[in-house]
This record gives sequence, structure tokens and C-alpha cells, in this order.
Amino acid sequence: MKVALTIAGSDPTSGAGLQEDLKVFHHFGVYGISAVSVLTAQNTYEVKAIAEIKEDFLEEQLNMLISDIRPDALKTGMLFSKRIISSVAKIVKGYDLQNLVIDPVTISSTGSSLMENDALDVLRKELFPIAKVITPNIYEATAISGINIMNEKDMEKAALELKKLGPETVIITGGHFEEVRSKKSEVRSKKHEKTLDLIYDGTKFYRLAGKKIKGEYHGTGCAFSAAITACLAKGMTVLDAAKKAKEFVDRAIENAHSFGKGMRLLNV
Ligand code: PXL
Repeated sequence: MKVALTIAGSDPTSGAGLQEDLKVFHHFGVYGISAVSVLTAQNTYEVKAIAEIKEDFLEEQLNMLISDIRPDALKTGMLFSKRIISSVAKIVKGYDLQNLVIDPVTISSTGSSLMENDALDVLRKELFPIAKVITPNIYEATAISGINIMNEKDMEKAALELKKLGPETVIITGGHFEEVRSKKSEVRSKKHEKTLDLIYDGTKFYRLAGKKIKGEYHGTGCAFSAAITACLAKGMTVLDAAKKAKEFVDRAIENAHSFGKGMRLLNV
């Protein structure tokens, strides 16, 4: 059996973070292991508090784990601070870990900041160059590339900029795409009810289109990047992994749970 590692924050709802990642790994028949980068106190409508894990302790978790069990692929989720990001980069390089998927988590679906202001630059400089895949959504891609994404052309421009930072493949997920566009043009026509994920590997653009499923969902980015990680652990190409991950997340959204008062939780 293949092994995948998640280095991510704890989300007590299990709707995102390492709890969700482990469920996704299991779904794909991959054995999941985890290291906690940060703790959150949250429910389906609010992130109330964030407690940092000391970077030395994160390194201790990772050294204990990886010196014993070597993952076939790994992903990072909410890393929160530049200290944590630097520790992760040191470990990935030190053990020469392959198949690193970075979900550059910066903001929660409920609108809370999940990253310190000065951390984005460290993520760019230290982690992106060693990544197999990065999976920003439109908001994250905008924040990281500096290109305000309002349409498909901007998405391409942002992908070109992000590729320059060193990852092998850039995947910009466009689940929020038509909201940005509709807000701008103040129209919500049927034509806008779609999603688009743009994949750029340095030579070609690939597009994964889907239909927008109404509602507010928590943890879609985590599930997508975890599914890609599991598929890479199993030896798939990035393109096949992305297709499988998209199908999986779409199904999990369609069958989402309404356990709490806020966002719906994916059925992974
Ligand atoms: O969905 C992004 C995310 C990732 N990781 C943790 C989170 C969230 C969103 O709330 O709490 C731990």
C-alpha cells in the first residue's frame, strides 16, 4: 500500500485540514500519515482562534515520522507562519521528499485569515521551488501572483507568473470564478454557472470544466489537493490525478452534509 503524508492544520469539524485529508487518502486506498502545523478552534460558520505549534515541535513530529515511514507523496495545507513554512521546506529538502503538493491556504471559506501577512513571501521563495504541484484558488492565485483575476485570460497570466516561482505544475482552481465575474458585471446569467480549473505545466494549458453546484462548501481546496496527493502516491501523472481529484470533489460536493448552521461539509 502506498503512503501519503499531510502537513496541515487541525480542523475540529473534520471538514477541512488534516482530518479531511486523512479521509480523502483513505478513500483513494492510500495509507495516510499526518503532522499538525497549527490548531484551530472553529465550527461550520466561524474560525474563533488559532494556536500555533512551535516549529521545533513540528520538526520533531516530522523527523520521528519520516525517519521511520517514508511517504510516496505529501501535501501541505494551512502552515500559517513563516517559521512553520521554513521548517517544512527544511524537512522536505533534508529527506529529499518527492511529489510535494502545496495548497497555499491563506483564507478560510468563512472569510478568516489563515496565514500571517509576511508568510506568503516565504511560501513563494522556500516551498514553491520544490513543489510538484501548487493548487491555489483564484483568491490565492491573485494574492500570490499580484494579478487580479477577473476572467480566463487573467487566470492564464497568473498561471504563467506562478510557474516562474518554480513549481513543476500550477493548477488554479476556479470554483469561485463566476462569482468574481458576476460581482463585477452585476449579472448572474446561466452561462456563468460553471467552474474552471486551469492547469499549466510550463508548456501547455489544460482546462477542466465543471458545473457550479449552488451552496457554500467548506474544505473543497483541501479535498482537491489531498486527492491529487493520493493519486500521485499511486503513481499517476499530474494531469490524470487532477481529473480524478476533480471528479471526486464534485461528487463530494453534490452529496455534502448539512450538520452545522454554517457551511456544508463535503461527503468524502
Ligand atoms: O479550507 C482551508 C483550511 C485548511 N486548513 C484548516 C482550516 C481551513 C479552513 O477553515 O481550518 C485547518
